[in-house]
Amino acid sequence: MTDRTIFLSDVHLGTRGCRARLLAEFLAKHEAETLYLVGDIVDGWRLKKGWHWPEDHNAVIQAILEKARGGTRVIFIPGNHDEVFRDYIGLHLGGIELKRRDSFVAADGRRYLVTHGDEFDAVVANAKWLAYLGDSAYAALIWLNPKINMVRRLWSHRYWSLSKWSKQQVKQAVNYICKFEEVLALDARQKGFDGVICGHIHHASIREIGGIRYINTGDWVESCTAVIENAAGEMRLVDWEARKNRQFLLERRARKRARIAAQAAGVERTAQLEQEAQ
Ligand SMILES: [Mn+2]
Repeated sequence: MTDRTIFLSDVHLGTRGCRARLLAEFLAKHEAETLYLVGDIVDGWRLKKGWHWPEDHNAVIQAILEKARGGTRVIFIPGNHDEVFRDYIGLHLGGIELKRRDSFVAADGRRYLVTHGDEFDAVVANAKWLAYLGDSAYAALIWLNPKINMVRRLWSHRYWSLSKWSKQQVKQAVNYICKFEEVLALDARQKGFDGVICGHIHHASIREIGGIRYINTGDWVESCTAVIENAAGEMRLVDWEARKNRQFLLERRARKRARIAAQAAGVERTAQLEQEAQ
């Protein structure tokens, strides 16, 4: 099934926190006429400090290039972490169009402003929360997260995100996300759009703000989310990690059931043998 458009952002390839394997899987299972990369796909700041580029990260790049070769229109809107690409706005690189921002018309006729969103950092007042993005405390949290999850997986089998949790705490303190959403919706309205599609704050959302449709694609670090537009212009948020978790739990339950059934069959067989021996 081919959808009309896939939007994703904040992949942060080149960092340890990037959930590249899950994204490669997501890309292999989803086709669309157009793929929007809404910024922070490659993390240039981190790459300068230390090279972290495992095979999974290549697989994501390959999957994107393959889509472009296969006829998917791929539009890349660089963010603040991959702003080096902003020098190439207007060019086509490997079949990928580079744009600073875009005007996107959905199948239902709605006009959306597509932008990464970092240009509003200065506008959003009291942006203390933002200090956590791209600084060393944030990098430490991201580095620590897989280690904590390894321990957690041993006893609960569930994935838990330290930085997701800590950011939720910080969010309560400064209410940054809410302000970001309002500022972007207001800007889209002032520019005459029906909605805005952005990323940057790693907080996926589809909601109405003052008659403006606000869509944030989320990220592939703390969560694994993307927004998909179907042929009718309907937008849906896909939480790939949650879907995988559900699948994992279902499979575990099925294995457990099979084990119990096998045990029961074994008990029955033993009883049968005993009966035959008598
Ligand atoms: Mn960003």
